[in-house]
Amino acid sequence: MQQCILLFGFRCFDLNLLDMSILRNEIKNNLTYLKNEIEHIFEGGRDTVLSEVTVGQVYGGMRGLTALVCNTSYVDPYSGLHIGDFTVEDLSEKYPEEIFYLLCTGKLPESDFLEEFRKEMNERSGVPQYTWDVLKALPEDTHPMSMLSLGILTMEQESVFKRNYLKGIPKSDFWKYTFEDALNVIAKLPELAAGIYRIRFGDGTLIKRDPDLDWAGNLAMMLGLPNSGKELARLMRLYLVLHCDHEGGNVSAFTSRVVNSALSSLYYAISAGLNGLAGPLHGLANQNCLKFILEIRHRFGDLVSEEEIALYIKETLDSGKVIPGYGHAVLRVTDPRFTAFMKFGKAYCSENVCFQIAEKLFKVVPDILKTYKGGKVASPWPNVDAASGALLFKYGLNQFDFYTVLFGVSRILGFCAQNILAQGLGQPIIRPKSVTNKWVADQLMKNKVNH
Ligand code: CMX
Repeated sequence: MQQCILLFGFRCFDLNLLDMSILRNEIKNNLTYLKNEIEHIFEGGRDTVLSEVTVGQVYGGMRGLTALVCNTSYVDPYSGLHIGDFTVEDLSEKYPEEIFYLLCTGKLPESDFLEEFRKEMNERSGVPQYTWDVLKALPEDTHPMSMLSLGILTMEQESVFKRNYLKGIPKSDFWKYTFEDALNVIAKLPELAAGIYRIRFGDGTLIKRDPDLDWAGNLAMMLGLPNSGKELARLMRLYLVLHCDHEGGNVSAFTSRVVNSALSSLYYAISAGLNGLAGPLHGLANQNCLKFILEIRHRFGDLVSEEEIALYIKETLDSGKVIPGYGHAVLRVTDPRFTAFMKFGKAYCSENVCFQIAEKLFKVVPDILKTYKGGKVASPWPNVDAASGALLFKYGLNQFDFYTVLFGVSRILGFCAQNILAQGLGQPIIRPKSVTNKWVADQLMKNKVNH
């Protein structure tokens, strides 16, 4: 067994191959399986054309262009997120820890995994004091997403991958060190996220983690909300399950993968992915959704009618704004993650006014978006963000700016799994070709001459 030194919860320098050995071995098996699949695919036709690119796609955010492989999850436009062989509906009662296992291995773990993972997280927990010092020194109005991204970045020099890469390690082992970094980061996330909440919105005192609680339960508890209890922990589990991954092409996952493909450590890659998630067209939409609901409530009162909501939607669109929580780049149906949140809301929050407004929006918005801009909106249906804020609000989490942090904590599971697998498969640095307007115009001219 190799030496392992604990410092602020970090294992310095070395891998301890006994830690999380079942998960580590299952990742190894998954990599072998995936490598065989790729070999078969290559034998079947390495030069087969999968997707053609139009001028419209090149100028349109590469929408619909098939140019990436991501083996953690897949989003079907009509049935939504699939992780391994499972749909959102199959997974909504699981723990986020189990989903991390699933993302990395394609399988759900055995029943004793949760206990093993809890112990591992306890050992690796402990956000360094220097991280707290940096976060506490920031201006009071710093966005919590900047704090989360920066908090991860402060710990970058602890990267086990980076230290060992500098010493020299074989490419085939890169993923093992990245896995080590992943466990170190994931263990610290509940404390880091809850600490950010308490620094930014509370009195700055940090609440100690409870070694007997699960990952999401600890995060819920350490926020220190007055009415938090088992229900908030249950909602947090669901929240952290539903946001964990959404294949490889979304802004945050793709950014994280591009950065890691340069062999920048997972810390850099996670921080970069979070910076993309912080945008209002991506992860920040969930804070905007609750803001939107509260604006409706403020203007029309608790018993707002569907007609009044329709009026508000039209006014919002007329002023050139988007309706937060509606539309999607890939999905063409109601997001099953939205459905899972609605199911939770109906079970636990049906009397809550904000939840009721979210329900009314669902009845009103799709019909309006269907005809808006001459039917240009590709999906008039709700996405994951449309209802989650209303639920968090019910449990006293009334600081909207914090919502994307919760999204980020969950999505880091996906960033980690995607980067571990990509490294294990030896995927190269990502470097697509870009061209200029002149190049495109010349290409069009050449096509005309040839026809
Ligand atoms: N409200 C108003 N207009 C919308 C709209 C909405 N909810 N969704 C799409 N549109 C508009 C677009 O702005 C675009 O108009 P222009 O061409 O005039 O700019 C047109 O419809 C076509 O866009 P699209 O092909 O349907 O959607 P995109 O793939 O370009 O964008 C998304 C997808 C999510 C950015 C967009 O639907 C949107 O802005 N939604 C609101 C913000 C939101 O909820 N984001 C969270 C998504 C989930 C996540 O990734 O985290």
